[in-house]
Order: sequence, then C-alpha cells, then structure tokens
Amino acid sequence: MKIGIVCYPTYGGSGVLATELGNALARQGYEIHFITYDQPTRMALLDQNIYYHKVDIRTYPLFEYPPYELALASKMVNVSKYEQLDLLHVHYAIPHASAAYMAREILRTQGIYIPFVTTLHGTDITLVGKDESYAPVVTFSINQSDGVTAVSKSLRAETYEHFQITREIEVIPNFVDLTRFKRQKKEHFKKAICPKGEKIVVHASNFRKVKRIEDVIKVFCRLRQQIPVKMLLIGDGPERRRAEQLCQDNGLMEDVRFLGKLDAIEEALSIADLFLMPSEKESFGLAALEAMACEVPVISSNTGGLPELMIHGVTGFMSNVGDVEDMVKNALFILQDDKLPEFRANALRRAKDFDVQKIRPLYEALYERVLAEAAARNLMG
Ligand code: GMT
Repeated sequence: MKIGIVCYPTYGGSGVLATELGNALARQGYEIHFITYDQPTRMALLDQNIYYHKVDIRTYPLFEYPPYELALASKMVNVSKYEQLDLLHVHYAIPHASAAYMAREILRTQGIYIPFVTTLHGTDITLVGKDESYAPVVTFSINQSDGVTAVSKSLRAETYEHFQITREIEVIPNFVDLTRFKRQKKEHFKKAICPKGEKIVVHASNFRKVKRIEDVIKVFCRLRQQIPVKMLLIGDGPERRRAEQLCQDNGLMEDVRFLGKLDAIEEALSIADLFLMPSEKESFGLAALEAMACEVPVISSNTGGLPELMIHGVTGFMSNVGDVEDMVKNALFILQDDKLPEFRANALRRAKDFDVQKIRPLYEALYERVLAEAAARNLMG
C-alpha cells in the first residue's frame, strides 16, 4: 500500500508521532511518502520505502501571508497522481485536513479517488481549532474525512463537545518504539552532569505557553531547596527565553542545562530520575510516554488524556493544573532511593502497553477499512 503522510515536520508531538508511524509502516513494507514543508526530524532517511516531497511555498508581493494550504493541496494532488498513492493520512487538522479535502475533490474531478484519514492530536481541537476563525473549516473537514482518529478518549470527547461532528471518531493512542526508547548505560554523561550523584529531573517540550514551563521551574526550585538535584530542559519554542530568564532570576543556572532540540532524546532520558509535565492541556503526552519507556517516572498534571496514560501512584503522580506544592511533595516521594526503582519498573511496564507493535496494526486496520468502504461505494473508479 502507498500512503502519503502530511504533518508538521518540527519537533512537536503530532509531527513526531506521524513520522514514527511512517517509519514503522515502512518497516512493514508500506511505501511512505511524507509531504511537508521541511524534512520531518525523525524521518528514517535511508529507508528504501520512505520518500520525501517538499511543499514549495511561493511568495508574491501581493501576499501578506503565503497561501500554504493551497501549495500543500497542490502538492498532494501531484504526489498522489504521480506516485499512485492509495491513501492520504493527515496529522493535525489545521490546515492539513482541509487541504486534503481540496486535494481529494480535485482528484475526484479527474476520475481518481484518494481517501484521506485525519488524526486529531490536541490543540488543533482544544485550543486553535475551537477558535471561531477556524472552527467552521475544522468541523467541515473532520466530517468530510474518510476516517478520523483522536489520540485519546478525552480528545474525542472534546471534539464531540465543541464541534458539530456527524461521524465516528476512533481512538488510537500514541505509541513508542521500545527498541529505540530504552534506558541506556550513560555513566559518563551522568557523571559529567551530576559529579556528586545528584538526582536529575527532565522536561522536554516545544516550550509553548500550554506546557506551563513556569511550573516546571517552580517545582525544580523547591526540590533544589530540599535535595541535591539538577535539571535538563530539552526543546525550544516561544517560552524558552523567558524560562532562561526565570532560571537566572532565581539563581538556578548552575544546576540547569538548556539542551535545545535533541535528536537523541533517549540519551538524555537515560540518565533522568523524573520527568515533569505540568501542562495546561495535553491530549495524550507523548513525551511522558517516551520518558516512561526509558524507565523514568512522571509528575504531571491530570489534564486531558494524561489519566489514560499515567497510573496515579504507580507510574508517577498527577496533580491539578498549577498545583506546584502537590507536585513537589510527590516528586520528593518518588526520588527517595528506596522508592525510585519500583516507580521506574512500573513506568516501563505501562509504556509497554503503548508499544508501536501493538498500536501500528490499529492504523493498518483503519486504512484497510477506509479503502474497502470507498471501494464499496464505487468511489475508486
Ligand atoms: O496539539 C498540539 O499541541 C500539537 C501537538 C504537537 O505537535 O506538539 O501535540 C499534541 O500531539 C501529541 C501527539 O499526539 C500529544 O502527545 C500531545 O499531548 C499533544 N499536545 C497537546 O495536547 C498540548
């Protein structure tokens, strides 16, 4: 089967998930065509089944905003025809689902039917999509998709609550590749960061407001008053500068490292003792799952889909959004030497429920179903 995958190629969770799905499908023999404005960061460059098609965005003095959606739809039309794709899978509704709708309808006028599956990831529904400047188009393109998935029950419920959805949404959770995300021996690295055997807490995100980086720093600041501890901050984004400023203002820089965007994030996770995810909203929490796969327990908020991943008191703890005191109390509990090994083992055990080998087949079954339905409706020509 030949599949076109459309996603944001940056370090955000939706792009990471889409790329890992493409990689996993390619390993199964699917031919995968990524259609994006830049090379997806985790794309398996040298896999013989993986192809990359760059969306060309032309500027023109008249355009204050270059029409990306049109360039994307045109690219989808061209790639679908030239490569004879069977199906398009778009990740993050805005603007990928409406571009896919446009591409499908253009191709339909040429006697070709390429169904498209839309995966809803989070803020495309919970934050941006709900906004009235996008909601009518988001609603329409979800309803027009040939298949729709959401990454958690919570996200599915929010989608039904906020949009006039007339079709079924299937929940397919995030997954992790356990052959890559596993605890590695990194004694040298650990010694370099923690010469006196300090504990290490980690946060990884794209540093947007919704991640509540301020809470990450507050938790760390209080922990540091009570135990020897260091913090690694992975990723980059609009809040990174402010986070740095906060660390400076609180005299924390000696014990904090901003690592920026990391390709081998599993190496940093391998020396971590605790992962912090105090997000305002989190439809699943892929970064927490990847940490758990590396045997790192998690302190998180109890928002969105996190309760579908976390087991409170077992894989870590969840607190109300903004309840820094509770997060500190729970973190101190986990970081005790006699407690940590059990939390580590539990985190890994839970991560195994989301092994890519278990979740990938759910997407494959959906593709088969979507293609069979289109064929049954005589749409395929
Ligand atoms: O919705 C977003 O913020 C975008 C997306 C991203 O690209 O960062 O993240 C979401 O998708 C991930 C993969 O499905 C989920 O694990 C994240 O929880 C989710 N982020 C939010 O809901 C904030």
